[in-house]
Amino acid sequence: MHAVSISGTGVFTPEQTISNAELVAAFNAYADRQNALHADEIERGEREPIPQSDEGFIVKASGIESRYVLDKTGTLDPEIMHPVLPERSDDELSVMAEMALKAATVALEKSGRTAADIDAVICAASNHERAYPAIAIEVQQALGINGFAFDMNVACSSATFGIQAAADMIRSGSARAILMVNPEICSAHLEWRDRDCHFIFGDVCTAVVLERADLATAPGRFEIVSTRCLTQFSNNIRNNNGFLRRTREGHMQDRRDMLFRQEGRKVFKQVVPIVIDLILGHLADEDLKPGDLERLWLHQANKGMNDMIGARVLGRTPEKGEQPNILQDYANTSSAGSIIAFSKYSDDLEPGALGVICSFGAGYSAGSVIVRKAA
Ligand code: CO8
Repeated sequence: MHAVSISGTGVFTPEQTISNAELVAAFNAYADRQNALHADEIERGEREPIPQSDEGFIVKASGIESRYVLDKTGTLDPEIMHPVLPERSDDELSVMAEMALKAATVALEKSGRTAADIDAVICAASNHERAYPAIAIEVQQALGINGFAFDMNVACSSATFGIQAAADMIRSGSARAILMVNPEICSAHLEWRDRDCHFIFGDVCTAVVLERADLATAPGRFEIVSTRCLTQFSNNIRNNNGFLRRTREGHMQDRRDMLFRQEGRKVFKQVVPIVIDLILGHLADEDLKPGDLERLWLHQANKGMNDMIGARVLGRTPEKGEQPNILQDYANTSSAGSIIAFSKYSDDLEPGALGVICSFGAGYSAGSVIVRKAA
């Protein structure tokens, strides 16, 4: 069995941002218009008015201050309230493949690898813009990579599950090096007209190059000590998009059932203990103690969740920088969140330093990857 390195990471960040102030102004304008339109029904008690959103609530409940998106104009237009992206022909690069190429180029450069060194591509994301052909195969072709490629989806845990899948293939010898990409167009799966969730998500793409440790040469690379994945079925985060919508009366007209929905409070309460047990159990299996860890790169959904997980795993309040958050700037970017944190906050660690990349989300699903900075 071969040891495995994470040799390089890349992040593609869209140019456009939406601040909480812009978001709330657009939502409240939409709510005012809807309430005026339905004033008679509201007056007669036949319809509830849409309540206003609030910047203070958003920051307090989630820690999110801003998010990057592919298109803010449609999203902030009270008459549209979703991103508007130009249609592409089948011969043009898909949106996800385009994002993936930008992140992959950076990851390949950092790892000191070219397409010729890569044997496989995995596109691991929470939503794929089409069923087939796989986005990963499109990325493979665009980069000129030989071998094979496939898509996989484990919602917010797609990247850590992708790391485990890639690491297992490299360990066993079916590939020397694998490129994993996580293009997340969360803005297109978010109901921007629902104040309970309109602030949660943003768009981004991350990429990770994994390879046989004995072949890796990139400075700043990490070795994978081991990986753990777990799943436990829950309906508390759900998206019913899919071809069966056509078969159900009225479902093509109502876009709500094809978008993200959740019971946020239940998710918070149920997922936090799952994650704490996963990380502590994983460390114990490796004869490691929480005190051996120098960094936690957690999934970026909610600051309160991360504060709680960090404190319970380490047995104390994490020091500044020990558990870096990026969600204040990026919001929840699903599978990409923990990889953005890892990519941006790992260069400063000394050789031998240990850390955990951990994701959690819909499924439920949770993944833990223990890494050690290489000498
Ligand atoms: N402004 C003002 N008030 C609001 C707003 C708002 N924007 N939103 C809700 N409120 C109100 C509620 O209506 C409620 O009012 P009332 O008490 O009168 O009923 C009150 O505020 C409190 O609401 P909540 O109980 O919902 O508030 P919480 O404190 O629980 O915070 C959170 C809500 C932030 C959603 C929190 O519960 C949370 O973060 N939970 C964890 C959720 C999580 O991590 N989910 C992971 C999902 S991501 C994932 O798995 C990947 C899915 C795939 C990606 C999909 C891409 C789109």
